[in-house]
Amino acid sequence: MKSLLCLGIWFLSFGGSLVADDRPNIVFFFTDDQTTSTIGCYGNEIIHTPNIDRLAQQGTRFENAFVSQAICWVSRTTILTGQVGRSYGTPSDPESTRPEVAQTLYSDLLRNNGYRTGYFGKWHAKMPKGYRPQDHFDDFEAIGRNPFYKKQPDGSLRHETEVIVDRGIEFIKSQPEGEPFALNMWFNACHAEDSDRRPGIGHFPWPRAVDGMYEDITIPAPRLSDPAIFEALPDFLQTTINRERFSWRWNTDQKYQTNMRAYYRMVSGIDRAIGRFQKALEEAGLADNTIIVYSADNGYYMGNRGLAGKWSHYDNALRVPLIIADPRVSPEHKGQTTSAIALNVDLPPTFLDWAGVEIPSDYQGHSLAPIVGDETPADWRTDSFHEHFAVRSRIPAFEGVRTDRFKYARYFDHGGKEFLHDLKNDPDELHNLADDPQHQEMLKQLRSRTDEYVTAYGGELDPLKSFAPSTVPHPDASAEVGARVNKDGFVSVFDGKSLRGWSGDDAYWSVEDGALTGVTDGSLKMNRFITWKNSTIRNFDLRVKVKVTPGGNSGIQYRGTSRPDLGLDIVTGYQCDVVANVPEYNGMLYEEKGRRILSHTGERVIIDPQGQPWVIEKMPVETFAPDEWHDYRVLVEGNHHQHWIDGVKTADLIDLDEAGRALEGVLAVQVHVGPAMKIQYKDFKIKHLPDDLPLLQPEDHPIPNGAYGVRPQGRLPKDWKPPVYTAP
Ligand SMILES: [Ca+2]
Repeated sequence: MKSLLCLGIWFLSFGGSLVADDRPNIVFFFTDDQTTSTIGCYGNEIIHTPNIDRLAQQGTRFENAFVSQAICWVSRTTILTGQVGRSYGTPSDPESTRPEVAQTLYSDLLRNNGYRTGYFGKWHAKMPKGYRPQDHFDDFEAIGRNPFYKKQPDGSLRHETEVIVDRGIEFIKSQPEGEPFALNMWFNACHAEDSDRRPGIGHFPWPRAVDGMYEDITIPAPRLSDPAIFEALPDFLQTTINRERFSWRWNTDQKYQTNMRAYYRMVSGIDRAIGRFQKALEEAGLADNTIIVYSADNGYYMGNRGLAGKWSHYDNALRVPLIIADPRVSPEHKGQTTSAIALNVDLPPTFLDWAGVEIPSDYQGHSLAPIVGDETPADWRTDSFHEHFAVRSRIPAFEGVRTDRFKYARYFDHGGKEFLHDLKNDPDELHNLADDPQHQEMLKQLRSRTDEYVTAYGGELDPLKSFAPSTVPHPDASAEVGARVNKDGFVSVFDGKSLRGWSGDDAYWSVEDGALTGVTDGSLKMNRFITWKNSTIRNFDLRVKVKVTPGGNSGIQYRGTSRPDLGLDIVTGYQCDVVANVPEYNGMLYEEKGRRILSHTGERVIIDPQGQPWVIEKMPVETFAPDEWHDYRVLVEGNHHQHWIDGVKTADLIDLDEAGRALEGVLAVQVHVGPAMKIQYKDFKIKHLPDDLPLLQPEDHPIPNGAYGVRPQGRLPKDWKPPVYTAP
């Protein structure tokens, strides 16, 4: 600390002399999958991003920053190499980086010119085989996701956002005097955990320090949520991965709210980490000569147009936040916004420009330094080239040009389908003017401008061999999108070999004899769950073989909710109870942490709209021996729930309680507090039924007079008698 303080004073006395290297330090915060719409200073009034907003107040906020290709690795490789995808690859193999391009990254040029370089975070650049990214930085650590929560030496879990900034702070703390540095902190947030589709903590895991943020806020629906916008897309855009992932994350209001809140927490988690870093920078006396850059690798649909993810030609995918705070600029340039067209490919020449390093002739971007510190050069670009061809056999490829007034795109693998949008009169890009007679001249101009770029950047790509859509436009069962369905129509939810596809604590869960096995020693203080990560479940027919030890207590949770407020793997919601030695509980319908006992085994029940369950008929109750395999079946259609054990119906319930019921949620199983036990599940499979099955209505299912109320859980007064229903 003392030496760093001295360094500051030394600079005050000798700043600008030839002895001191007063070139600026460069800190680059790079987020994943983030739009401008999720940052306060870009106009979001809900999200809390004070530290990012302060960067904008101190620097320049770009209103027209874009990526050339909206996908993680191309955007990253472009920044590292200074070239767009078409140029760092080849027409026959556009996805691979040519070795000669990857040889010297911008970080190597900085290092060769006296900069100490650091890189912490998500790498994901597609470099030639055998490439060693650690050779291109003084200090390098790839920190990825899956899991987002990293186990620390003391056993605690720490979010990757925090770990990355921890490394960044260690880096500046060990910064030698009199030497500039360039530090990259490239977050995995706010990328979804694609393999974990549990809404909220599963799909968008946030740093736990921001737990509870936005919990009581309703996030507005996506601005472009009108289904007509989706319907107007050509078929190949309705069946693409953008639609598949819409089913993963945004297709119901509940999922949208849960995932958006989680996503916002990820953003606020980044913001807090940036604040922590800035404080460390100030304490190290380095803030006055450190330029901070904030940007993202691509935009994100977030439900707009009925889509998810990035990839296609709309601004939702191409536009990214870009904020540059250079403490050295004069006061009139602090807090400014610019409409100049900036691109991700501009970042490496900008970094080199700041460092006074010659910009290689094959770099395709231009330094943004004048825009930040002086004024936009008179000959600044007036259009930008955009393309997509990554995962071309599954994601529709396009190329095109965007000016400040029009956007042109052509999907060259899909009949050459063209788009022309008037960005002034139609900033949401809802109208395609490609066939409009009034705009044929503009279409021609932009076509040929695109041709010029294509030629200059590496030429047309070789023809595509085959293309496979990702989904049908309107899946019957959204949960089935992306799932592999067996011949019998069922999706296997447990592979019999591993806990792959499940999330739970391995202190309780393992695989034994081909069965998903939960074991407790009788000391549990809270029920413990293992949750299926593949999709939420809505309407379904579930089959599973179950074996439980005498006295054992477990349950099959369905349409459940992850409750990270209670524990990372805690789930609440409906449950088909498994209770070995209590016949009236075995196969009953229970609601964990909710309305509790909804029907005992053998009770046919209607829950009235106020949430009171009424027994409308009794069914025979049978006993099923412990320590033997039994066939459990759960069939849920709309608000009608039915359970069976070995073909004997144990629950038949209609849930008319709109406020209390859930229509979708996760699948999980539990081990219960109480005596030591072992529960096993095998041949676990689910058939997803259509999403739009009708809900049974109160008028069609009247509760008969004389029906009595289901006995609630817990200790009741001695003289307790069930309420008796009388029609209102
Ligand atoms: Ca990304």
